[in-house]
Amino acid sequence: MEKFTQNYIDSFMAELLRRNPGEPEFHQAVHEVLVSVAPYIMDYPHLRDLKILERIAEPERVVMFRVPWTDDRGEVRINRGYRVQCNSALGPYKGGIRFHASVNLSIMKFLAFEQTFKNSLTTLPMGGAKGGADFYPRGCSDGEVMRFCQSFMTELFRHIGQDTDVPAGDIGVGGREIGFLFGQYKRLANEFTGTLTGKGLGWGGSLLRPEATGYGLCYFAEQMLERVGESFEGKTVLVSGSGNVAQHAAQKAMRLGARVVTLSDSDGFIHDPDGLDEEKMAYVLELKNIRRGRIKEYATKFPGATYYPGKRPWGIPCDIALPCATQNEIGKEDAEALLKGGCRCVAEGANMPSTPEAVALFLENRILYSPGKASNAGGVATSGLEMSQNSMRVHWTREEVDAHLHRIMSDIHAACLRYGEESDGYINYVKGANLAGFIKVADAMVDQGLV
Ligand code: NDP
Ligand code: 2IT
Repeated sequence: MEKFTQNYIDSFMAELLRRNPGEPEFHQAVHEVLVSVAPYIMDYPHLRDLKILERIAEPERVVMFRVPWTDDRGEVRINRGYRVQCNSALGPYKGGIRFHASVNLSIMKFLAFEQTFKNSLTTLPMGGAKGGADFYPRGCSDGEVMRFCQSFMTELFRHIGQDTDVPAGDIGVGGREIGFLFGQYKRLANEFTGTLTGKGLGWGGSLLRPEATGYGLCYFAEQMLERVGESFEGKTVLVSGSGNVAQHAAQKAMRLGARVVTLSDSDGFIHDPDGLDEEKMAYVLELKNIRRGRIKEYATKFPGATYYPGKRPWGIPCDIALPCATQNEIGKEDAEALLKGGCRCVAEGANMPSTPEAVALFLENRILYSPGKASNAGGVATSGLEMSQNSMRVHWTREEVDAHLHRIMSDIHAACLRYGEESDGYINYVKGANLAGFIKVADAMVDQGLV
């Protein structure tokens, strides 16, 4: 790398760390984008002079608020709510809400930053945001979850709106939580609008939104494989997580002919050497979405499978890995284990599941590797399609939505090829996604002046 480019990166990071101490996930996400786009910024000095990337790394607005509620024992509970509105150059702020004990400002800022580039890649008019709270619905009754959601929305509602900011689900926020959040929003705002996505099918939701992130991930991975003459057919696939993204990634990979042999949660993973089939998949959906059980129960129900408590799945030999749980779930040793086990393709369903050391190993070993902001964009893209249907007050068929999702994932893949090709012909999807996402946001910011 040119010396002046390296100097730019070093001084940028020094200033970012000085202004945002104690936010390691945010530093990690910004550094990855910075390394990808710095050479481009050097080639277009107006972007440097206008401090475009410096501005994107400073959220337009951060809201932090108290969320008081009462649990079933009558005890008063206090959580902290967030909405980070990172960038609105391309459209209203858009991004999920995460309810998990680990939520803090660093995690919210990294997710909102990532979302800005991801949403740019979708080709749809959406800015980037993320929100959440350090509250995890696991183990809570429906009543507790509802009271929490109502209290959370009682503050959030004044910061969002169909043309301002449109939240959706993420970890710990699925159909049940979106329902409670929407109900309270409607009550407070006195309007029935598409201010949240991931809504129920009967009241403004889009067909295929629940499936979209996992399905889109597989459509993207299919394109990566197709380019090198491969497919999912007959491949052994590891999936981590067992929530929304993992379930539908596993289902689609299985339907495309792969043998999906793992699923996990934060307590451990199951290994089923025979692979998932439709019956096992139906069991997983019922276990996780209706009974809200734990993945270890799978190994009791299907004795061919083994449960490994406290472990991640990356040591199992495979062809393809689809991390669909959480950030930094693939560290250096996990990446080494994957490579040793024969893995030739890692497509991220989660946001930033691979640490920088793991990403470096994937790129050095020239395997197919796609960052979440490209390969998991099908979820937010379908949220964008839900917004369009809400605005037009129409309801598209499953086939129509699926065709849009296919097209969008193909367009994102094409953008990665356009901007990510290295001199030896290797496609660096990290560089491609970051650069393609950045250029569109940067050009819009230049057009809109210093705001
Ligand atoms: P869910 O809450 O539905 O599922 C999350 C899954 O990941 C659960 O199996 C959960 O296990 C596991 N998990 C969560 N935190 C941890 C942790 N710290 N360590 C190990 N496992 C963990 O969330 P989603 O499926 O929606 O989200 C998964 C990932 O995909 C996240 O990174 C999210 O940001 C990303 N994503 C989601 C999109 C969406 O549309 N929902 C769109 C794009 C990306 P447990 O039950 O034990 O907590
Ligand atoms: O990380 C993500 O892209 C999401 N959680 C989905 C966001 C959305 O607005 O659908």
